[in-house]
Amino acid sequence: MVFDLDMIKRFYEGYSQKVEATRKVVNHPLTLTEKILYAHLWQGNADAAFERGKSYVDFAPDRVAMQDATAQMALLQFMQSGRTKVSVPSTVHCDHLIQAEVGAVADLSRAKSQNKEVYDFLASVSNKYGIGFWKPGAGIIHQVVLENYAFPGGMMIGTDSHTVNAGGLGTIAIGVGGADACDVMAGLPWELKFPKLIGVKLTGKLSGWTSAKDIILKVAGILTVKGGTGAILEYFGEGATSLSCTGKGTICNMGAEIGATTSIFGYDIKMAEYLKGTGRAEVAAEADKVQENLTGDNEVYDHPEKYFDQVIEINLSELEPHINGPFTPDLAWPISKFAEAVRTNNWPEELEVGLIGSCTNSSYEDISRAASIARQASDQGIKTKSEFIITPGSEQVRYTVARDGYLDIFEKMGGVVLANACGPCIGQWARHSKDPNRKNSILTSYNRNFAKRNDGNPNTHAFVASPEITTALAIAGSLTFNPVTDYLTNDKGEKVKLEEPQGIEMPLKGFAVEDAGFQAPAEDGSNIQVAVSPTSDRLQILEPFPTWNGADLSGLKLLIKAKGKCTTDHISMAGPWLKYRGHLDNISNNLLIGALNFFNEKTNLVKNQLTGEYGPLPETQRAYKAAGVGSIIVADENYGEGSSREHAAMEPRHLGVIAVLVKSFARIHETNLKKQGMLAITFNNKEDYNKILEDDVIDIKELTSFAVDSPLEVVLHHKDGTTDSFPVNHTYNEQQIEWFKAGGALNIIRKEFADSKK
Ligand code: MIC
Ligand code: SF4
Repeated sequence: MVFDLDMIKRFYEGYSQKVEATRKVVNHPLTLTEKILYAHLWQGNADAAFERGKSYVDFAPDRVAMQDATAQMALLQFMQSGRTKVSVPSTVHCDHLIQAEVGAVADLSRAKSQNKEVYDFLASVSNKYGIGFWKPGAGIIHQVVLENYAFPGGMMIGTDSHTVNAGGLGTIAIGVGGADACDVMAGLPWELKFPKLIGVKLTGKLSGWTSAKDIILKVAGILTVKGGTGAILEYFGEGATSLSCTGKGTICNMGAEIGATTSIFGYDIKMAEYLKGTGRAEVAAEADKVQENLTGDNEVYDHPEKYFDQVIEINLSELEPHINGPFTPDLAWPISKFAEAVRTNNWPEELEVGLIGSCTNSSYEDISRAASIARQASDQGIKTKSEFIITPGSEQVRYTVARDGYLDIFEKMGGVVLANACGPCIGQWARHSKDPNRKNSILTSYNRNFAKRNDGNPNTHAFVASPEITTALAIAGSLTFNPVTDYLTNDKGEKVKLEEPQGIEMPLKGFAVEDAGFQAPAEDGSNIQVAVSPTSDRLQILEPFPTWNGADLSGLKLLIKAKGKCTTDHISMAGPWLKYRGHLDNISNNLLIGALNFFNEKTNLVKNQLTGEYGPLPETQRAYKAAGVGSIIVADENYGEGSSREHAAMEPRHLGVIAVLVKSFARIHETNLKKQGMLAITFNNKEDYNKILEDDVIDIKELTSFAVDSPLEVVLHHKDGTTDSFPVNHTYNEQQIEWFKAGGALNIIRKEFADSKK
């Protein structure tokens, strides 16, 4: 058994009592989210009701999960905390660093040798500090967590934005930066602004070509990439209980794309079945005992508008399959309108590659539904037109679907099965492209489709859909094919129609696996040495960031005024850069290279204010650092959307940027900036963004009296001698102001530990 049953049992024993205590302080019927959040308050029960969207609250999560690309930085920080063991059950999952090129076996073996230093580091740090280690090939973090660790009513944090996937099994699971994970592993509380609550009522029932993925594609269209910011989505209603547990996981997973803190479903029969099917009947038995508190109160679901801040209702019986994109996951198209959109917008009609799987959609059910479409193609003599790629989510799923013949079906249609890893989803894809300068289209069952994400090519138009729709369109080789209404032509020239997909939620013969790829940590790790070579280009021991000098900031150079979408992929690109995730100085060479410069509409070309010349962004910033001048980043809405990678905050910090001034932030990124001792501020009046000119020298005032809820002031000194000034806001609480002053949260932990040794 890899999971901690004792911890789960203890949790359930005290759970109902905690919910009852919550009822006394929160004077209304409870949503599920409130029950779980209050049951996880740091040290003891609530004696105050918290204000949604306002109160900062300390929580005690039950567990931590980290994936290899972010775990390196999280663990490098944890190593500085002075602790000898992690305080809560934690795991590391090797999934992001495996590059997809030819297929599972060869790719995995190449990855093991290319990433040996990093895997050895992660394995030995895990072993030393009591962390469970999932080896390369074991699977993608979120699928492995769903299969092994998530439990109804639990709370976990993970260093990956799609940690939220575990909401499919009733866990409040939240994506964070490594510094937050480091705190929780060090036994400290974890802080979150008490979220707003969005209720999503699902009526009716899915049928035909529509699947769980289409629910979240539709929700993304309604709420947009910012609409879930600061909120938890709670799904309920007859339509919710009829969805498979892994289908619920898909919906929660992609809640990250609307900026939601997380999403959750209440405990039900589908979750119980999944727990039993994945070897956790004991967990289901314990959950059964408190089941009335593992869902929201009836009054809440009967009158959701009274208890949620916003309510969305979707009738699943009427929901069409959706395709979202390109370049953003919230551009939602019902399939009946998609072909027209493709033509009107001049998107490349030919579908070059269809990719299914990833952490979002690689369950047994997903694979079986997609295979039911693939089988029809080979049975009916239809030749698949697009390239077709499958990434299983875990070794357990892969082994089971291989045993049950599904992988053979895909291979028959020319599909390539990749390693159980992120692969093309995170740009780890050596795509065999004929001409990268040509506009082209791909369709994936993943979650993100930002420009350049999958193959680094800005000309690739990436769209997102369910695995079954992706499979059907790959067979047709065209984005304008609608399998619900359109016909294909087989090798005899006859017109054939694909039948609706058929799937099986859980394998009839049960899940099976030979080697799941788990390595338990040593009981006593005190003698284990973790070596980091000083000459390594992949790993680098962290140096403490400097503390604030106590003065207002003056004479800052404008590093960039970024225009439009600036996601973490724009700030710290993945793909080829993933290999430097453990080496802060090396990865800093990708700082903001994807961001669009407002003044020349180019990427990675900004004016060096010291020389007046234009150059690449990281080099320009290094020049400021060398000259000892501070600088500032200015950007648009939802800055830092997407990933949890704290590199997007640590790189500017390392290179000497002091402040980031934007119209609005994405949640995880804003916290990451604060944690690393940066100044994260927002325009009070968004129009003031327009006042910032390319040659401005910028001051930030009122910092000497930096206080909760009190605005700061920005002064722009323009080149022509005139000035402009305006107020800017921040959301720092007292603790976070201390992080800023100390030069980052880790400096405080380090100091406390050193003081405790005196
Ligand atoms: C992603 O999907 O963007 C990633 C890669 O999983 C990231 C984490 C990372 O950047 O390492 C995420 O979602 O947090
Ligand atoms: Fe990996 Fe993609 Fe899932 Fe991120 S979204 S964890 S890159 S499979």
